[in-house]
Amino acid sequence: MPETTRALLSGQETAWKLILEHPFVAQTSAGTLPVSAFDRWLIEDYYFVRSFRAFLTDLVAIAPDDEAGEVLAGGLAALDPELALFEAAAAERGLDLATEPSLVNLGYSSYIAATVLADWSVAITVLYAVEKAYYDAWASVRDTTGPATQYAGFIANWSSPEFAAYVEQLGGLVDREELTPELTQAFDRVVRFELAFWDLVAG
Ligand code: MP5
Repeated sequence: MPETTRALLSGQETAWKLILEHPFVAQTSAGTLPVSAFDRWLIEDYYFVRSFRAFLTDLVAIAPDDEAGEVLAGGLAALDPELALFEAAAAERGLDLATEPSLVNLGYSSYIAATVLADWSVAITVLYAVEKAYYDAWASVRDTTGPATQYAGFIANWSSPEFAAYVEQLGGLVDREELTPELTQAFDRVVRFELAFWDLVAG
């Protein structure tokens, strides 16, 4: 069903625009993001990525075939250098990564983890939505920011050609699935959580 991702995205056009225009994203692009907002994001997102890694590990175990398993294994491997990026930045900034996460973050991470127990089609849709939301946001930052920004490592992490290819491959896996109300609901939930997450760290 090559139209599945297209239908999911076109059903969320307004909210997607809100993600791309979010003050956190816009201020990162403009170089005006308050240090405290970046620090808050770093701590919250570190927790998110750690629990996301556990989700991805569980998802690899239920991958329906080798093609899907290989795509997910590639995504999983990329999380080690990504977490190292967070740890180096936190050490530099004197931040405690063990800080208790917000309820929005706990809710988002727990929702994602629970989808593996639901079924493959929902979980792969969630994975695609999470990664696509970050790719689009950080690619928009990349397109408007000079290379000298202090956030270059993070921008590159989610806007590189390799990451773009990964998101495309995930889209390909979602497009093997038929669009169901469950997939539409899961996609909608991720979009709402993404917006709440940006609100949380920007505010
Ligand atoms: C991602 C993220 C991307 N790190 N944080 C949020 C709130 N949404 C999406 O996931 P990953 O695993 O870092 O590529």
